[in-house]
Amino acid sequence: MSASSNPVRSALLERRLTLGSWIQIGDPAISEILSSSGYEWIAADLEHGDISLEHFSNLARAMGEGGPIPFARVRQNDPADISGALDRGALGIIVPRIESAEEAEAVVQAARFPPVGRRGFGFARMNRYGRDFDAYAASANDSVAVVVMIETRDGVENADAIMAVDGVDGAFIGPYDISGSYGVTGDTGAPVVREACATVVAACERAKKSAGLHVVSVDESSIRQAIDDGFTFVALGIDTIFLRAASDEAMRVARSLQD
Ligand code: 3PY
Ligand code: MG
Repeated sequence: MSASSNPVRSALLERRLTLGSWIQIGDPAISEILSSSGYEWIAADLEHGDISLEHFSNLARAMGEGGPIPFARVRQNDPADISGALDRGALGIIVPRIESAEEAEAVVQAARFPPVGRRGFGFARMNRYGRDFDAYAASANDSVAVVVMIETRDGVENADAIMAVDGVDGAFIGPYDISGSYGVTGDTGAPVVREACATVVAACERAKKSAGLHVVSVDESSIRQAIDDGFTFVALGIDTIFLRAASDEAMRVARSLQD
């Protein structure tokens, strides 16, 4: 896909709702199956998933022309991780554990070409191995979406400063890390977690940027709550969870017929 435009980045900056999903299994068939559900973007999880940069290229390929916009949740705030994912097909990056404006600025530096940032130029999949070098070099700073994860107490406390960083398009909350950081590990609905989420949403509103949330366990009430709480960049589920839920349900039904 050419990087000349990215409707998800536009939506982030206009605070319009987009729906995405999340992949942790590095097989392109997973990407094809989820893509056919109509998500506007899909993030491949290189931090916790079983996904290398090589897998990521294939997942992005399998999203296809006109399919979801490929995002990479990279392993860490590292220039090689960020530019590696962008070179291989990401039109958006999601960078975990951002806790300060300085860290957010480092993300922008890694994601944007000079003169804005320090991303390295080279022939890669995203410029069709050099064929579209000039066009990609000219358009990538506008089309690449930069999303920082706020998922720790320090990140929440510095949310205004983080979101004020030029070139950051949105924040994304990792509910499990936030819960762990506030000492209520796994209790993603705890009042202290909800308060932290509200703080991040308010900071995004002030900065006129989008707040995102990973709705890990998907049901009607959690999707409704995410939207009502002001999140506009919403990831639904994870491939592994979709698989587990459908598999468990098949066995539940079969067992109930045996009773
Ligand atoms: C978290 O819950 O911490 C996540 O990173 C989910 O993607
Ligand atoms: Mg996390």
